Amino acid sequence: MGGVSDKKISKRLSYWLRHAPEAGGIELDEAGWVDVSVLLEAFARSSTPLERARLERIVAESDKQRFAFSADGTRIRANQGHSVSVDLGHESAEPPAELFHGTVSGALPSIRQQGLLPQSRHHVHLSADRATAKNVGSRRGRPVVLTVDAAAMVKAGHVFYCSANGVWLTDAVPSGFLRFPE
Ligand code: HQG
Repeated sequence: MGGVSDKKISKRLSYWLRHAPEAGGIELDEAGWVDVSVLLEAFARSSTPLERARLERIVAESDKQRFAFSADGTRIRANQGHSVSVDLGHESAEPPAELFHGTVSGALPSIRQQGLLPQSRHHVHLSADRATAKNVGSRRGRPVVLTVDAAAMVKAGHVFYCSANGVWLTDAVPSGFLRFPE
């Protein structure tokens, strides 16, 4: 089979379904969905023909479950991480008492001042376990894991969502709810 790797397909899916649908000549609906047939046509146009079976396998094997099909299988969307405006229709949910955020030391002075901000995404992304947060941080360098007092945030009226792939999302984390490693 011709040379484009699953990883490259997955990156392009992320780019089109989270950030730049227009780059693929597709449109997402308000909840982030696009018809699978429209997506496959976009791949064909970009001279990377992609068969539905391969798409299904890439979605199923995605290490972070980045994408989901609609219940009837006709549409697909990214589970989280969008920079384009979409309403994923998350129900707010009660988080575990502590959540974790992986970052790097260079970001700490600013995080101490401003707390965690969503940057280019819609939400701050938090993990239920330290190991996952460490992996997230290590994308940028030597990871530093911050502990978030989610129970106190809930008491203070902050709202949390849990994405389909188990990432905890919230609008921002003021620094008073963060515990920094020594
Ligand atoms: C940092 C990947 C300075 C924050 C991962 C992070 C995750 C601040 C960066 C998911 C700050 C934002 C999300 C502040 C936050 N000052 N820096 N006030 N507040 N930061 O990529 O959490 O591959 O948008 O610490 O695995 O790193 O996309 O967020 O370093 O699950 O599926 O600003 O993205 O998954 O970076 O990662 P990101 P993230 P995918």
